[in-house]
Amino acid sequence: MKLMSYLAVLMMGLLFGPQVVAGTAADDISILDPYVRAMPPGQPTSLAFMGIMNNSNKDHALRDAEGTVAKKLELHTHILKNGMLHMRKVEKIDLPAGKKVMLQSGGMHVMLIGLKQDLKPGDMVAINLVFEDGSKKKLDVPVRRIMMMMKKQEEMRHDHAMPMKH
Ligand SMILES: [Cu+2]
Repeated sequence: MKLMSYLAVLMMGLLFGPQVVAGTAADDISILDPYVRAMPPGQPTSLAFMGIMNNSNKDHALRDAEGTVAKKLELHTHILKNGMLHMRKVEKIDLPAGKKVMLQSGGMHVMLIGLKQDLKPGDMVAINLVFEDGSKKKLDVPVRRIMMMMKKQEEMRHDHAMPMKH
């Protein structure tokens, strides 16, 4: 009897175990309010921001971003060093289970390097997010001016000198 129930559990595990929990990272994640920063014509780079919500009870990670809007898309963060904000490429952005991670001005972002087109407010930019299991989320991201947000953030920090260096 004991052996039978053990076998039954084992069978159930084989039959349903991996398949039942095998949702992709992309399925577990929702993207909140994404936007790309509008840039004056001729600028070589821009940034994409968004909230990334992990709705599952499993940790995930953002590994890469792809798109034809620029030559290269990278995951970046800002670090404060000697009073200057520097951008740095990161290999991944952790998305803990049940948490929302913000990609926002002055923090983590998707860097668009070598823009192939001008980014005017109202334009749409296609960006694919690539997660740790290789699953992808396709986004249509609106281009927005972020002057207002920068101002708000500066007020909150009481820090009006924010030199930026790549
Ligand atoms: Cu950057």
